[in-house]
Amino acid sequence: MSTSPPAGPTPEEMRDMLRAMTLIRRFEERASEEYMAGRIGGFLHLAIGEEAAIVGTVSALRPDDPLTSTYREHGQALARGTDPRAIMAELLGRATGICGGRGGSMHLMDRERSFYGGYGIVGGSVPLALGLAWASHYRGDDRVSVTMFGEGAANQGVVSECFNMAGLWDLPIVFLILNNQYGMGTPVERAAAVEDFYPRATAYDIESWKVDGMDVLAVRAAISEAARLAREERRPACVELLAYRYKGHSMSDPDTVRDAAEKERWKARDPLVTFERVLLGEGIMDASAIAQMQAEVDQVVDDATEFAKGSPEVPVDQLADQVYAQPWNDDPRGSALVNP
Ligand SMILES: Cc1ncc(C[n+]2csc(CCOP(=O)(O)OP(=O)(O)O)c2C)c(N)n1
Repeated sequence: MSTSPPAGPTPEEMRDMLRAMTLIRRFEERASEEYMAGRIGGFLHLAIGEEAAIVGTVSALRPDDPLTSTYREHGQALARGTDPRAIMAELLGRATGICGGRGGSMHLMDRERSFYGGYGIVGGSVPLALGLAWASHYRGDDRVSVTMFGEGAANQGVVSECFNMAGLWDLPIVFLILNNQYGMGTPVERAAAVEDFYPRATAYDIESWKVDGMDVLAVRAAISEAARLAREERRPACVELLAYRYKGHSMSDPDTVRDAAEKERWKARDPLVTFERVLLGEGIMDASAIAQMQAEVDQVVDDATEFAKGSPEVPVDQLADQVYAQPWNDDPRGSALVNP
């Protein structure tokens, strides 16, 4: 691990980080209620428990650094500053959603904020991030491409191909392996020959290390250093974040496989509670300021949900707009590509 010390966050940045983590937690709790009420179709993957990994990462980047994620990506969009109304509306499939209601929970994308999306294909967003890094390299700009993916995705062959190309061409990319220790219900020790993932990048001459993904300041420090390597020294980097998701794989997973005592052990290290203690201890916020911030966040989530529920659905005859080549033929025996 590099020894150069990254700049610590200012008190104002620390308040913003706690607010962002709180917003992600409360937004996702509300999304889960909306799903149970039958207002969200398709899948819904929650990242509750992973807020430090998300906010620590985004807070260490420049707003124009391209970011890609997986299907568990509401938090990245929120941390990047996408309007919570547009995210909740997307989850509910409404026309006012960030992708016009066509993408849903797994496919949030906000190009204006350099958030290049959530993807349903495990490992699929890693080569896209590599392409974005190549674009920066080719244009000679100083943006750093960052891709967050799970330890399950790290077993996909395409990730090794990306490590190789990044190492070979010195691309400005940070590979971020969010190791929450389970791929669906499969524990990491049953899926990976070696349980540490960061050494895989080392094999491709990529500097890499592992940090506590439940500690937002540790994550921010690690990603700051990784981004500095990529931005200033034009070298790729890889960081493995050890974390835990509190919920099952998706809302349709009853989460009966994981041990209850194990879940409680990780919840005892809750990233929000831990970081609140830091802010209280350092006198950056007092208990009433935290309570006020939480109440404001709840209002933002209420407002986003009301907005989404009151928004129009996508008219059926426009459902395929910007999804398929036009004219779209909905005859199951025909194809838009071959029909005149
Ligand atoms: C190519 C591909 N294979 C399988 C799946 C089914 N699938 C969806 S999520 C998942 C587990 C991925 O685990 P991990 O990468 O650790 O991320 P996590 O869900 O834990 O955040 C699998 C196997 C898929 N979506 N895409």
